[in-house]
Amino acid sequence: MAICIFASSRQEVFAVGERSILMLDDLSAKLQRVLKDLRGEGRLTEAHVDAAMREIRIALLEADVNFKVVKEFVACVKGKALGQEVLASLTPGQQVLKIVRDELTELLGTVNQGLIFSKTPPTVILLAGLQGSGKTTSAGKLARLLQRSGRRPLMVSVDVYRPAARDQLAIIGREIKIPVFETVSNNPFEICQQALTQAKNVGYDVLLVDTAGRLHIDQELMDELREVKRRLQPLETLLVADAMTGQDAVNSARDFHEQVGVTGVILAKMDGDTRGGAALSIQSVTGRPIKFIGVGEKYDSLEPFHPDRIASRILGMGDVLSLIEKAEEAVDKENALRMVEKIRKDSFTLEDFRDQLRQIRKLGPLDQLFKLFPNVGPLKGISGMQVDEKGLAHIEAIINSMTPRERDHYKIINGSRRKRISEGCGCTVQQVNQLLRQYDQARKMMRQMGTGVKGKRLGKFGFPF
Ligand SMILES: Nc1nc2c(ncn2[C@@H]2O[C@H](COP(=O)(O)OP(=O)(O)OP(=O)(O)O)[C@@H](O)[C@H]2O)c(=O)[nH]1
Ligand SMILES: [Mg+2]
Repeated sequence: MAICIFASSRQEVFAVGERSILMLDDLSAKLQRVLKDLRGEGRLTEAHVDAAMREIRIALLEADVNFKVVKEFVACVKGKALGQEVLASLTPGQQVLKIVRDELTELLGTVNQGLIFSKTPPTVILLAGLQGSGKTTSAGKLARLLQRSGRRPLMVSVDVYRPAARDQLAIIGREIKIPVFETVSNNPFEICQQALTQAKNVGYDVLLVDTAGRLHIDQELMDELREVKRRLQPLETLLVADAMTGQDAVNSARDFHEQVGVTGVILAKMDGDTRGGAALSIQSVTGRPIKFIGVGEKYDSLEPFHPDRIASRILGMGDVLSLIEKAEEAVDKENALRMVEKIRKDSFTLEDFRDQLRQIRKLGPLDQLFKLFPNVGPLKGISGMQVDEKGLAHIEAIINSMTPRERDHYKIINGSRRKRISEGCGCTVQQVNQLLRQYDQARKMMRQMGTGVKGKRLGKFGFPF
């Protein structure tokens, strides 16, 4: 297994706490009750599936999930539950659980979608939303996350309507020690232009623009936003929605998206007394991913949104989840054995590396996976490691950009090849270098382990434990 990937850049690693998902506990408890009833079944009949789906429908509606989303979700799970062959090592009930988990993950957006950054800084990020949804606070939180990941953000408020709005952002800026652009101008478009010029001149690589909110979506606000967007050409237009407003958050997200076009959503106030339905509906209704969730008033309480983690947590499957993973693993076992053989023979190429990466990513969030590793020998320290999932996508892109010969013989990748590869995948030469270094280290580590595994029975993940 290609464990070297954990060494990828720590810059973009954001810790994800447990706080954010507490609000879904209610839903989780209900779903678990439903699914528990299914667990004892030897054979799955249409009547069983129907009964379970009825309960799931009620649980989701009670959690304030959009009714259309619920209808589609239930139909989809039912279709798959009845149509799919049951994996040999699962009971039919566990199989339904697996389908529910997979569909729930998809409903939530499948993978965490990070921010997009411009190759020619500054990257402009526009924050929009209804009044009081959490735009200004989120601007501060996001600026802080960006700064911690090595970027140089500048913030600006174009809210010229609420008297203290710009002061509020200035105070936040002072508190978190991130610069805020200030001007005497009272014209939103002029402020944008000046802030952009300042960012370019001083070398800030991200410009975070906090906009004015309104009580309800009105045409004036939308026209102004559209104009700000036209002038600034932001790469990201993030809608800040208040999770506590439930379906209103979903509707405002849809309206904003239809009128101005958003690239993602920050779901603020997920720590509040919310039933979580907004999170389950937004992606599906708008087609735009939730990129971050706000989980408190403090400036460090913004987290990347991880659909798979939330889905597993909602189902609270624990033991069953690991059973499902084992069943999935069995399918890949042959492949794992082939890889171990390659490691032994020291013929583990970058192509194999990429295949392994894909396999591993299928197992779910890697930092969780690493927790399963014993904290001994060459694996010492892995269990506590955090993983940069976005970095993994970069690694795959870099390897995709190589020729088959380069993947087989990485030593031929000289300076000009590195440049070509980096241009081909939109990464920097440094990132290519870093990957090759990691791969080299991994080969060494694998060789060590390879010599140790001879003759031993291989356990989970192809390791002899
Ligand atoms: N609990 C909690 N409170 C939050 C969160 N995000 C924002 N708030 C609070 O929500 C309130 C409104 O936040 P602002 O950031 O001022 O909202 P805004 O969208 O900028 O408001 P306007 O500029 O007036 O439209 C403040 O009291 C924030 O502290 C969050 O994730 N959790
Ligand atoms: Mg504000």
